[in-house]
Amino acid sequence: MDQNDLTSARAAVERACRVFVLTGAGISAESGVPTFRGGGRSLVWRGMPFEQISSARMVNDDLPLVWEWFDHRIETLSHCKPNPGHAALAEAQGSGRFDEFTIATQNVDGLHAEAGARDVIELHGNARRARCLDCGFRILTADLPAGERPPVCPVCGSAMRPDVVLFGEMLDAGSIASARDAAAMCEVCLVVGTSALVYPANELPHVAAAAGAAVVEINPEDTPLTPFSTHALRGAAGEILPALLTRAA
Ligand code: BJW
Repeated sequence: MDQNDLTSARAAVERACRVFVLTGAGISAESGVPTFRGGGRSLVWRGMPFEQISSARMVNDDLPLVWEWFDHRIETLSHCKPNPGHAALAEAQGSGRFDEFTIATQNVDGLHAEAGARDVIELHGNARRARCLDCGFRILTADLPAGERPPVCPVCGSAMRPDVVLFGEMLDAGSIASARDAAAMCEVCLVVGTSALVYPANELPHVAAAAGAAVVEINPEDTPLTPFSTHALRGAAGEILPALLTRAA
């Protein structure tokens, strides 16, 4: 990593009153959560690309298979803990240094909240929750009978699905609107561990840049956002975020 770029990114953070953070799968990579893309690879499960299994179409065609995929993911998550990257964000948010410190994540793993972050905007939902296809009732998957797939809604008896946003589905309007507002108001936008390929989350750093914010990308690789970034910090989020956000005692 270029120390000059880290120093100038730190200075931008020091000056900021309002910070907006967009995270993606890369921030959880050091916790052991597989990323979807990166390093020239694309996630495959049982021979299927994730775009096929994590799609609205698959919920209609084969809901039990979608549950098998998410049960596999939830099992992986049960072994994963927040890493120093999640912790640095939660600490910065709780430090009182900033008027606003909004964290929006594309991740469905719940690790920001587990690290102590507040009011996390979960743009793509949460894999540990289920949602009724009919009445919309939500419940933690752990509170449902383990073998029942698809689970049955305890309120209306209809089938339930994972409470996540799959390809071809709309994001919750309130969540994306809150994230857009925070992006438009910030002075520094941190973009951490995302390939910046998936719409509409990938628009948020551009909203921030258009409003005059400094955009700081934290990723070992270049992404389509890199040319629009003010600072591109190359490396692992678990190392860079503490270096960027932790104040000297
Ligand atoms: C590190 C690191 C370390 C590694 N430290 N960094 C054509 C047809 C149909 C749809 C579309 C279309 N064209 C566009 C669309 C819209 C579509 C889209 O954007 N597709 C593109 C991919 C082409 N978007 C949608 O469908 C969205 N809805 C929508 O647009 O509604 C309107 C609409 C409806 C119908 C038709 C068209 C429009 C919904 C998107 C929902 C995405 N859902 C998923 C799955 C969630 C459930 C699950 O978990 O299975 O969300 S897809 C997957 O990608 C997941 C992620 O949140 C998302 C983003 O990935 P992310 O976070 O960026 O991770 P990676 O893996 O891509 O990147 C990791 C990065 O980390 C890499 O860069 C590494 O280098 C880095 N890294 N180690 C820091 N230690």
